[in-house]
Amino acid sequence: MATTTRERLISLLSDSGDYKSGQKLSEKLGCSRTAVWKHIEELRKEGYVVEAVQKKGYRITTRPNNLLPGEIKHQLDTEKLGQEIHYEESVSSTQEIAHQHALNDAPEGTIIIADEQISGRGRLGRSWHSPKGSGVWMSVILRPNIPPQKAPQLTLLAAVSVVQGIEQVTGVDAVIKWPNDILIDGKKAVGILTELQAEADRVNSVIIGIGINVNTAAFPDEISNIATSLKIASGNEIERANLVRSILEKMEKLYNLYLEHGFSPIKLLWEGSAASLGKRVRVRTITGELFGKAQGITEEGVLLVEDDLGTLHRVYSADIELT
Ligand code: BTX
Repeated sequence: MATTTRERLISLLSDSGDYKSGQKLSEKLGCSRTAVWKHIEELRKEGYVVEAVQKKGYRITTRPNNLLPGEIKHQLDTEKLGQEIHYEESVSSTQEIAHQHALNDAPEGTIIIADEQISGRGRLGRSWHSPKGSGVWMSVILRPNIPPQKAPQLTLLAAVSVVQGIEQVTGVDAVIKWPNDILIDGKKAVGILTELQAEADRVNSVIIGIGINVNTAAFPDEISNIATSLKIASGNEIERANLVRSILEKMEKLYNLYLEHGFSPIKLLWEGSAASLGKRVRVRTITGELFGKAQGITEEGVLLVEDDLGTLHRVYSADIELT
């Protein structure tokens, strides 16, 4: 999607902290000075602090902590991921909207992101608490040329990129609990839900939903013992757009690596961040329960668990608990 005048204005006013005159802005943006002024007023309403100094011009001194496309795209270093962004203030679930866009031929890398989800989805019909203004609730559309059974690999790829993004932006150590949870200090800070649009032998699109508790200060009683946020863990308020940008950049690098070299390099990175490997785990599947030691993952991203009798089980889909 082409960069809008508004996005270019944000970029110009943020660059290097220099003042830009109304005249210069109107020339660079190819619109009248009145139009520039109107855009600046809009930015102020959204929480940007735009300083205006006579004979010098304008500059942005404070950016709001929002997820508007202009904020995310500001200095976003990707070719595909996040180049098309659909932002909504409040949605039922970004996954639902992403499914519609995927059916309507949205280009690979399109993201749907919301400030709030009313009925955020977890796995297996569970819900995901997605309050307003404090988290990152986003769905990324990918279109890899792979058979459907390989799609779980992309959940693992997404988990690695989120861990890398969190570490870059907050300095906090995060670990992955197979297959899709990201834990900080033993509590869940991120959930990932991968859904598919596929035919029998090929994937049309993979929709990766990522929910991150970023600046959440407190959780509802049902999850207060198991959930944490990046702010709780780091002690700092985190700029959400910055985090999204970092994750998209990491994810694109890993995705290109995956398309070129397959899952092996991703598997190594995933194993380097996995909390569960080598540990005793309780595995709950829809058919029952199993105790054992998590031995590793296969090339397909399937978890291998050795039970106490030494039998190796392949776990495709389950909840696991570190015991
Ligand atoms: P999951 O099924 O592994 O986790 C859901 C469980 O986690 C819930 O049953 C609850 O116990 C707990 N939980 C709910 N909300 C939170 C929270 N905010 N923080 C920590 N624990 C919580 C994980 O499913 C996959 C979640 C994906 C969410 C993203 S957000 C963007 C996209 N859109 C959407 O509707 N879902 C995805």
